[in-house]
Amino acid sequence: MAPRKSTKTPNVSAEELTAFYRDMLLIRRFEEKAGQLYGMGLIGGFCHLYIGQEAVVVGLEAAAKEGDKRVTSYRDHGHMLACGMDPKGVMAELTGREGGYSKGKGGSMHMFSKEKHFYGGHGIVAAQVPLGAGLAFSDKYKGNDNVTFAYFGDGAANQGQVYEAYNMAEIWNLPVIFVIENNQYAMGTSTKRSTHSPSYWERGAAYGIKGEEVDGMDVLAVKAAGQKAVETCRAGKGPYILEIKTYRYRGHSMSDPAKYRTREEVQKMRDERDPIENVRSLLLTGKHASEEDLKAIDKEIKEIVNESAEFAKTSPEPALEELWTDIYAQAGEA
Ligand SMILES: Cc1ncc(C[n+]2csc(CCOP(=O)(O)OP(=O)(O)O)c2C)c(N)n1
Ligand SMILES: [Mg+2]
Repeated sequence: MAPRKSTKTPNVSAEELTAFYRDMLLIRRFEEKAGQLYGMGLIGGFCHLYIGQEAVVVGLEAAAKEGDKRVTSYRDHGHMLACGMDPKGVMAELTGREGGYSKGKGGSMHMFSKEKHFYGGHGIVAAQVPLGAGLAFSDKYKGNDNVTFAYFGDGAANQGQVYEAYNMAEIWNLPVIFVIENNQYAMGTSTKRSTHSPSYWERGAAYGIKGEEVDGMDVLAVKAAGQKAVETCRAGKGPYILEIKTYRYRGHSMSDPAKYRTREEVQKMRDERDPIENVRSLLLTGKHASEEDLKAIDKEIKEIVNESAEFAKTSPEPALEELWTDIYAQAGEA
């Protein structure tokens, strides 16, 4: 059967819209569950939730193809789920168990998947940006048409290494998309207080890099911008900068007292701009899905998330001997 076309969104099929809903909901419910497990003391260390920002990664993954790479910061669970990593392995890593992606030794900020081309999970602000340029360099060197998505925040965007990476990426024409997830805050610091030039993507002009600002609460806008950036990079005309305007609903991490913004500000964003509600309403008003269809998806997601939590609680802790493994990589292994 030919895909039904949405009336409001001519370039997207009902199937794709439904997939966006499902993928964003998986991230949201997974993160809510992680928040609960953290509250129960089952997750230790830091835990940075992605709730509110789901459309960024889901929209960009819709523009990616097999072989493309991604690297990001510590706010990384959404990126892992969106590129197809197993929720069980991600949740079990959060609880520090053997079944986790880093065998329980990395935790929330340090997970990787060779299979899904996910290169972390990095706790040092902005350190992933030059790494992303390096990943793109390896693809250019090998002569394939893969691109790398290097995600970082508005706070990270003020770091010097970002601009060194920009310069080299442009000189070498690297197929890297620098994705600035501008959620308006770096821990408790508003972008209004941290820079006098709040249009981060425009800084690329100093290095000759193209870019644009994107509405990060609209998954369709993110996908469209992602496609343009990807095409530019695949055609050998990269790099590219996407500044995606988004918002995190939860604190910076689970231990954030959130005194730097009002409850009303957060509530307004949730009520008026929520990316999942936006797609839900497109599906319903366009008659691409019924309430029952969406309920069935909600149920399916709930089951996947509960299963991941169960696995994360029951998978054993890593054996003591694991302290001595995975410290050095064999040459040529990467
Ligand atoms: C080099 C370095 N400096 C400081 C920190 C502490 N720190 C962790 S997250 C963060 C804020 C980063 O904000 P942003 O880049 O906007 O990302 P977001 O948390 O909003 O996703 C800071 C200062 C760190 N981890 N690394
Ligand atoms: Mg930020």
